[in-house]
Amino acid sequence: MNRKDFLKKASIALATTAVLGPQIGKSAQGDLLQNSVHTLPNLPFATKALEPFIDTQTMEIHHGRHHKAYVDNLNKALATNPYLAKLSLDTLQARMAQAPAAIRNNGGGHFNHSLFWTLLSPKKQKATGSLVKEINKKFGSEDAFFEQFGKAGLSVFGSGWVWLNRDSAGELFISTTPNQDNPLMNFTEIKQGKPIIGLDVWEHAYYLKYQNLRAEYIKAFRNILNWQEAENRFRSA
Ligand code: MN3
Repeated sequence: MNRKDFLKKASIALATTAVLGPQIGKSAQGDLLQNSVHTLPNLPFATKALEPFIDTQTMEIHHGRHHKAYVDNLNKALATNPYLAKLSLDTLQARMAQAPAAIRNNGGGHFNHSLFWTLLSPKKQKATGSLVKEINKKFGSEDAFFEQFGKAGLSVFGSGWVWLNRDSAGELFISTTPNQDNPLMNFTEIKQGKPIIGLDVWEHAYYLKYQNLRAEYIKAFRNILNWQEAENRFRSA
């Protein structure tokens, strides 16, 4: 093969790799990728279980289509990023400043929604435990906390999330992030902390039932918040 033919073949091979990504399961690199393919978690309750606060159709679309698309697109984007593909979903969040936009958006989307489902409860739970004590200390009362949390959620222009986090000194703070960003991500514009409670304020999370009334949706969240899970996250933060 002369040099011209060789270059031609090499560029075809490169183009094929770029389109298909590394072959899964065929090399050491492939095995790692195979082990780190992200999957859509099952909802911990039936799609109708949060009625009347979140309607069945919203839950079906939110989990089965939106969240699934984040998972599928994350896996696609990671197929050409073997280093990031090796990281756990949590660790990946803290490396996002080094990741391309497709991984930031879809990796954030997968993390945020996986967390969000666990923070929802079909049964109204009483707020008890060390987290509530700390909330009372920090914000004055549970009502005062929800008022600040709700205001922050309303202040998100466009799509995003509102969070209650614990910083590295153990202090609680409320924050918001745009799009699918979250407080674990290492961007200078994001105040970092461990998310304890997170609420999706994208329109896809509430529009079918609440239309443009985001405030009503945020108010409803208090009835379906899984305090036990939030308490567990607070204790391990
Ligand atoms: Mn969502």
